[in-house]
Amino acid sequence: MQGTAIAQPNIALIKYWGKRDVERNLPAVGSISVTLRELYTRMRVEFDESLGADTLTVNEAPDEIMLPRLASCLDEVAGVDRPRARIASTCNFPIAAGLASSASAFAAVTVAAAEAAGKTFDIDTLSSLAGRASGSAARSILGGFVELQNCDDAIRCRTIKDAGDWPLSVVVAITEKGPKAVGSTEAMEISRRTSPFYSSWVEQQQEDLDTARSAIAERDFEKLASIAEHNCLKMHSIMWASRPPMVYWNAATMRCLQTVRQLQGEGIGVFFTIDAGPQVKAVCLPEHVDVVEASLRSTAGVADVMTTGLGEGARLEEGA
Ligand code: 2P0
Repeated sequence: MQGTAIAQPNIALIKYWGKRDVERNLPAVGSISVTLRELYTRMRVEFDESLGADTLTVNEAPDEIMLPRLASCLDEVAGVDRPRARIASTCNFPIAAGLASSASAFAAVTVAAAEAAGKTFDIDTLSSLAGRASGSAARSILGGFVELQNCDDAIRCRTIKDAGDWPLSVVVAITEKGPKAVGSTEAMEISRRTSPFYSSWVEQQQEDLDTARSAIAERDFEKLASIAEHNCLKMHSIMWASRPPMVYWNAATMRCLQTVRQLQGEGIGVFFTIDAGPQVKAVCLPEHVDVVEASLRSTAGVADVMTTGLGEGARLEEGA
């Protein structure tokens, strides 16, 4: 009655922003991401008939904040009549700070809970279950370059290129380690309700997805860089124009963008993307990773830098 799984966060190059069905947590748009290798969440789920309530530890400390969402995810996977569970999460990067910790957490807990419940699901079911808990988690079920397709009544995730077939690097510049002020779920709803740019975002997304998909198929770095930066800045423009406005960036975020622009001017293969937080993710060609890492590390206001390659999807941990 137990299972342990590990999952990596993913970084969207073509972003998910907005929901078409809040109840079922279905996104308004498709998205494309890369699953990372070095950052991880490990989740152990143990169902125990003798427990009176679900419990959660995060990095060995009791945690109440994530528990309700994780408990609902267990209900979806194992059924509402499941035994109560002991959930233990370990994570090697800052949580709820715009580093996609919910993606890796919900992908890992879905796979771990299925094992603990003795259930075998196909990839589409695992993605749907993880995505119901957190939209971006659906993509962390798979590795490499992943496209989340918004189908009529569901979502479907596919690896469109394996990590080994285009081994890009990602340098994450952490400019603020604390949790963000407004969670993504709430921020997406404020955007949908109030931003004058929201409807054109939804309308244009298919074109951005098509461009990124072909750039990835052709391994055309310049083309991917251009569409990913455009899509990222469009997403933040929606938020800036919302009421109340939502600005996740800080001064160091902006300085990191300037660093990336400077590197691009020197012929370095790098582009930026930013999620619902102040961290900057610089995607680069592996031969340029050292200079990108050094430049971001020496950018004023950068607290830490994490460098990673692209990795695999969520999986059960061997021997656990
Ligand atoms: C993404 N983000 O595509 C986008 C870009 C943040 C910015 O998916 O409400 O935590 O749980 O479905 O998955 C973050 O949103 O949102 C996110 P919910 P989630 O990665």
